[in-house]
Amino acid sequence: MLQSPDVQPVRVYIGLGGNLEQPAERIRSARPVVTAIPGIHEVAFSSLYRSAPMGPSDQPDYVNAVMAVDTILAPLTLLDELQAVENAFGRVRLGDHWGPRTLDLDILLYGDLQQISERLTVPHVGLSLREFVLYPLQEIAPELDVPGLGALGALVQACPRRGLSVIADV
Ligand code: ROI
Repeated sequence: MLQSPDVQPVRVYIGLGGNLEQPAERIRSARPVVTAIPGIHEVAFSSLYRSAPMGPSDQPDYVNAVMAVDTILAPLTLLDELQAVENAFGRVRLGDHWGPRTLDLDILLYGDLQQISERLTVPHVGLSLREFVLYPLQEIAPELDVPGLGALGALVQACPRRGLSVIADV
């Protein structure tokens, strides 16, 4: 879709995660690919974090990060672009819904938008329960207010770290 030149960019937070086939390397190499999507400008990128799996525990630890971008892309256009990157990085999901995966790119927040729909729910479902989302988000946006959920700092305080640790700077 063509955008008119006066479209205001929207601040979007994207969660990156994976636990198969060198996930840290995968996330590092996905970063410039996401940033190169036309209509996206990278604003910040968190450290990489190691996290215990949420869901079935018989799977490897995850590597997670959060990035902030400004974008003029509409929500579903952005989602299409991110899913294309996931596919380019050989997204594989083993087993059921909460099984291991090579690369997940989730739209966590799209500006102030609050919507529940089949393809895209923002704020992301379960955000307030996921230490591997909240702590990296706090690293890059400590003053953030999460639409409908309030101050990020309060959400972080209410969410145990469950062993979450920084593994590397990018
Ligand atoms: N668990 C962790 N720690 N990190 C994730 O990115 C992640 N993603 C998922 C499920 C299976 C819910 N568990 C996760 O999709």
